[in-house]
Amino acid sequence: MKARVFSGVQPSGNLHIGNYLGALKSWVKIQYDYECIYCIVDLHAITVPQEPAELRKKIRETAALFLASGIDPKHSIVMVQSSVPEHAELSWMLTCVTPVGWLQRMTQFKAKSEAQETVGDGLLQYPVLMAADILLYQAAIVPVGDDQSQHLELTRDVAQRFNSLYGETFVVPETHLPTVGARIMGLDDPEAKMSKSAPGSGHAIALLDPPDVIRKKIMRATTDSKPAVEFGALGAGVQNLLGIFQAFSEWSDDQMQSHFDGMRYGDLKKQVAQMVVEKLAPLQQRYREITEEAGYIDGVLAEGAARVEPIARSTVNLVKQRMGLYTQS
Ligand code: ATP
Ligand code: LTN
Repeated sequence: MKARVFSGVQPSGNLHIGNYLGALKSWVKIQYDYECIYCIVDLHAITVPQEPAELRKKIRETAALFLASGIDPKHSIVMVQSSVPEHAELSWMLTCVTPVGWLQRMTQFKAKSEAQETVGDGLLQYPVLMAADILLYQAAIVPVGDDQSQHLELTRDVAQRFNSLYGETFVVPETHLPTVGARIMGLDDPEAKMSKSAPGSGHAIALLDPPDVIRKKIMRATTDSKPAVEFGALGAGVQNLLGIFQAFSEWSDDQMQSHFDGMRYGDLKKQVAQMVVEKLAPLQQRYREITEEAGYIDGVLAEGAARVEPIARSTVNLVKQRMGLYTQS
């Protein structure tokens, strides 16, 4: 039997090239080697305020972008978190074995709670729900971008703690990071991770941005005061642009260096923009085709939920038994 893979994206804004290079691209690559479940994690999105009509739209848009990126729904499972109630059910059970200090230490919790006027309890529980997503399916591998490494460590800790308290129950998952593109930085601020929810029109390249917008954003990207690329002394902005090019092109380090060393920043930017435009064109074309067919996305999501439901139920039943919760005999 193939090992299981689980990963998710929040439908919390416009998916960007960081989401693609950090997560979706790996998902597509490994989908025929494993049994893959790819999830739109809407329960995670509501840990910060969302506009209901917008969220409803973004869930379908995110699903369509998974498929447009190359996820094959005949093979991989694509589903929405809130359509399988066992995610929330298992999350509660895991909350009860998770020390609150583990959650207060999470850097994402610290950063996101600073930005909120009132911090909902969900923001603190966020990583427990993420652990539940993964452990519910006994996933062995979780492909994510670098910013999720700390949450994955917490998932492993929760699984190990549960196993030692109640006996072997959960597979302890491994994190799978891409070698290039695991952390794409903001174009306007190369010290900050590119993020869906960051403000500023020059921050992120959305997967559905038209070519002229992509070119404009890249031409305006922050670099440094040097005129040309100098390998060995790369500033963060230039390094980020080179990283974007390399992740899309899959060129080797040697190829990158011999092609770009000494190139003026203006030319570098033109070439990066061209690469991004070319690589996103087929994805954008597929997106248009997918969304033209009324009801197609809802059908894929309904089938996905139906396919995972028995796995989710059987894990929750096992956990209930292990913990001594009521089960009908
Ligand atoms: P938000 O800003 O709403 O928190 P986000 O842009 O960080 O969203 P997520 O939905 O949290 O996106 O992440 C989905 C996937 O994309 C995760 O696997 C995450 O690690 C990856 N990812 C997010 N941002 C980047 C980035 N800048 N570089 C590489 N991978 C990223
Ligand atoms: N927290 C993740 C999204 C996420 C996820 C998961 C990723 C929720 N559940 C399970 C992998 C596995 C993020 O990218 N912000």
